[in-house]
Amino acid sequence: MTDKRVLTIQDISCFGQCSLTVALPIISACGIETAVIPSAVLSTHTGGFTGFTCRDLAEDIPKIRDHWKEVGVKFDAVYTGYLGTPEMIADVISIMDDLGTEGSLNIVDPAMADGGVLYPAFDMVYVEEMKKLCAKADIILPNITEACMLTGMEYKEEYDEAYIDELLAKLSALGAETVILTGVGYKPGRTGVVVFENKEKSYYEHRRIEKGCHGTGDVYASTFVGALINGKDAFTSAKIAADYTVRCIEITKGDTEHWYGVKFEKAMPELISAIHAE
Ligand code: PXL
Repeated sequence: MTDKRVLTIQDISCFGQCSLTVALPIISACGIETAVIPSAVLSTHTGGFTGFTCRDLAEDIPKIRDHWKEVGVKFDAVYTGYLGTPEMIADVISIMDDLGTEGSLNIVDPAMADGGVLYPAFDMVYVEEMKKLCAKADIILPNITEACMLTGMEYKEEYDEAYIDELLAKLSALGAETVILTGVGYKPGRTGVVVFENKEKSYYEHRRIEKGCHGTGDVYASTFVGALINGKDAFTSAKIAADYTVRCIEITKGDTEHWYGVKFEKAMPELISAIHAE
């Protein structure tokens, strides 16, 4: 049996515990060979830092693709996160077309918005391109804000199951077979994740830790990918990712100096045990 190989495409925020500096260690810790394409290099992430530097690496993406085509490198899954500019999305789609093995999975975390607003670097042109990437995906992992941007629905902080059902239907209509909608909570102190697959909905509810932390979306999506490529089903992967993310927030929340990310490294032994449990 050949081991599975994942390619992840997202930015490197050199400091700040998000995107590639989270995805690479987490998926690797899950025992999966992980290749990367950095879409941009930033000195820090854009959530709470000012004056960050940013170098767009869009130009390199087709060159890396073409070299890998020559060498014959293929991937069992392509997982994308924060990318940077709308122009690079067509090249990311071509990588999915050209470098996937037969039956490979395209997993897209739209990673562009939270708390009702787009991240500073993005606008509606980016959202339109992201819809095309979601159409190419087998699995998408939006939060509710991203789901609203992708579907044109109104963002709500409080909602009922009918609102979530409408979001899921509209997200599915974008094209992905599986939708993992994160940050869905119906009760005070609770949140969770909805897994919508083959028109069937399942919900994993868990504790909501009040403190919102940067980078948790990336920890969540990367863990989901690590579990899924290990052969877990979508619901089990969603659950493992939720439990690990909660644990990371719990470990971090008491340290006021550590506001920029979560201490995901400290909980890695627990993640590895969860991946190896039946
Ligand atoms: O965690 C998402 C993310 C990734 N990369 C960059 C970001 C953010 C969120 O703000 O700014 C550069």
